Amino acid sequence: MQQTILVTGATAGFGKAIAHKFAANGWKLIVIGRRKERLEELCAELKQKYKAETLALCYDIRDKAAGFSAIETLPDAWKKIDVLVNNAGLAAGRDHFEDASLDDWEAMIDTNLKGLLYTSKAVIPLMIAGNTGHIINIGSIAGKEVYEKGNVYCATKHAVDAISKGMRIDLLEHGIKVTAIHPGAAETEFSLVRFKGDQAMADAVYKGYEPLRGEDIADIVFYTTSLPPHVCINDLVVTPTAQANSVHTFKK
Ligand code: NDP
Ligand code: 8X3
Repeated sequence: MQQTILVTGATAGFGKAIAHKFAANGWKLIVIGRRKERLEELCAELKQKYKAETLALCYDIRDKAAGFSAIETLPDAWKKIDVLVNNAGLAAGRDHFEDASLDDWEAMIDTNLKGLLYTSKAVIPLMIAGNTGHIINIGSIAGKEVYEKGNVYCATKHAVDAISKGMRIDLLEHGIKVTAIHPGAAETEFSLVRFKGDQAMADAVYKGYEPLRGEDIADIVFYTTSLPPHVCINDLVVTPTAQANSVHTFKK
């Protein structure tokens, strides 16, 4: 039977690559993001390339009411969600604690944490009702080790790590798998967003080594969903070969 995946943050980076990977493998897709034109372009591309069935939900995952309403009013044919990928997220700024902006902190907490919680809380009842379910949370290497000027971004990703562990325990009785994937440096729009549109600063992050790409993460996400029902990858850290951890990257 055809399976359905819901991906938050599908308009760019990992989410977009994940959408392509699953569409290419015959899945139905619910894709979420704030940029309507990009969502429309993505759905048109997935239909044209793979004949994929898609449903676009354009909203901000920080908006609790919009999120619950979007999921509660899904058409019946889209209510059986097999895989949820909590991917949407951001780093805003890279500053010492004393210099960082409160607005940046709130954007990260509201998106990376509260947005993930709202989406999960809305989708889990559908998984339980459908007797199916696999939640994949995109954490970060920043959720394993804190680095200078990473303060609140690192805190949100440590929280994603903790929430994933908690979900795994609490959802055991429902047979819902929970996988946390923690990538290291990947060249997406992430750094452009972090540095507020400064392309030179964003490019500098990926100079001197080969970073991960969205497709690398999409392949891993897909692999975790392809295992037999009794097998769950719980926690997975993936970095470019040139990166050992949050602070040690070998740059030529
Ligand atoms: P991108 O900036 O390329 O993509 C982020 C996606 O998230 C976009 O589709 C964006 O869509 C969406 N998004 C952001 N905020 C919201 C919101 N409030 N509501 C709905 N959608 C939102 O970044 P990545 O693909 O790199 O990042 C994806 C995830 O991976 C994030 O959680 C990030 O923290 C994590 N990560 C990234 C790493 C990297 O080095 N790139 C490494 C480790 C983890 P739109 O703007 O249209 O809403
Ligand atoms: C993104 C990777 O190292 O910039 O989560 O925090 S890092």
